[in-house]
Amino acid sequence: MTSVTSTLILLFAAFTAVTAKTIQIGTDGLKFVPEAVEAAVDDVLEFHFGPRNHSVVMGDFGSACVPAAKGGFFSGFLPAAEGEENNKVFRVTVNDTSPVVFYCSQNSHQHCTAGMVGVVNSNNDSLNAYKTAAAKIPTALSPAEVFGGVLGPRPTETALAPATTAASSNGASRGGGAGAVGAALTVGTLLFGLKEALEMI
Ligand SMILES: *[C@@H]1O[C@H](CO)[C@@H](O)[C@H](O)[C@H]1NC(C)=O
Ligand SMILES: *[C@@H]1O[C@H](CO)[C@@H](O)[C@H](O)[C@H]1NC(C)=O
Ligand SMILES: *[C@@H]1O[C@H](CO)[C@@H](O)[C@H](O)[C@H]1NC(C)=O
Ligand SMILES: [Cu+2]
Repeated sequence: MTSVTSTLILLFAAFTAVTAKTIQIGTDGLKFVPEAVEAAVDDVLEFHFGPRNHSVVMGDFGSACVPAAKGGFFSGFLPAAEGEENNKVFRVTVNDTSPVVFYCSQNSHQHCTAGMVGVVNSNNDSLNAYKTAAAKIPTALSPAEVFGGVLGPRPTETALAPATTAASSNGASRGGGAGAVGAALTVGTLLFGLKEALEMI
């Protein structure tokens, strides 16, 4: 096998190994869309910030609207004008597959209280129990500084993705669908490129 071939194969493996799970914030009211995602170790949760001024904080299931006692993440507040999206995204690498809950810590209009929460590798019951508990918490807490993830420029292709609408049972959404189609296209293009390259060798 030539080194070009093995490089291409390594490149392809690197591209396919990590899956970005796009989570849209605030585009559809005080919600994360989807509000439930399944993710494997090394997958990346990619939070996109729509109008008006949201954050994402990892919490603990037993303690609504409070940052996780250990580890976790906080994006900071990323505002966006009506009909727009902040030009940064927050990426969190999934460390393990244990269930995670997260919330928005914006207290202007009490987003966490209003049910602006989401889960990873969890189920409806836990999500709903957290929302019920959150409804009784008037003030959400924010960690002192951004941590546990990376703020980076928003990928340009997502600017073309349609606004996300309702999430279905386990977190599939039109936004997720568009992301999946995008990913499939990328992989398709890459495969095509790989085939072309192999034919040249
Ligand atoms: C966004 O919300 C945070 C927390 O409430 C606040 O500190 C910040 O000033 C707000 N930013 C804008 C642009 O409204
Ligand atoms: C994952 O591990 C990193 C590095 O140890 C840590 O900063 C981050 O908070 C962890 N993520 C979660 C979701 O616990
Ligand atoms: C989770 O909730 C959604 C929306 O309320 C519902 O359609 C779905 O059937 C529920 N899934 C399970 C496993 O309960
Ligand atoms: Cu919010």
